[in-house]
Amino acid sequence: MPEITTKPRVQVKPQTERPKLYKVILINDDFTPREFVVTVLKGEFKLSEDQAHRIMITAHRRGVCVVAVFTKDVAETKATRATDAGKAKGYPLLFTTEPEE
Ligand code: TYC
Repeated sequence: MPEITTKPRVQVKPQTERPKLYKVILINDDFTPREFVVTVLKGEFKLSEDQAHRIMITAHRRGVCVVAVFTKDVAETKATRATDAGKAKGYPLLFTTEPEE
């Protein structure tokens, strides 16, 4: 019987190829109505009513809250769209992004 040699088919990728993730952060303010914040969170970040409400309340109480993490492009696009939704209504609602450690 001939010997069969097999090569492992998995390749080890260097860790540096993992894309860096960015947090989208919700900033509290004194003017944007709570329900509007919840509506924007549900629409832009596909959160349930309950998840959106918890994030809004956390930002309201602590000043800021991490909404979710994405690749850089997606995080920046979502933060801009969500901020613009507030701007369109005349609210100072603000979402920022920050790289994960
Ligand atoms: N603080 C706002 C109010 O009392 C509600 C609010 C919560 C606004 C979270 C922004 O990121 C925010 N109407």
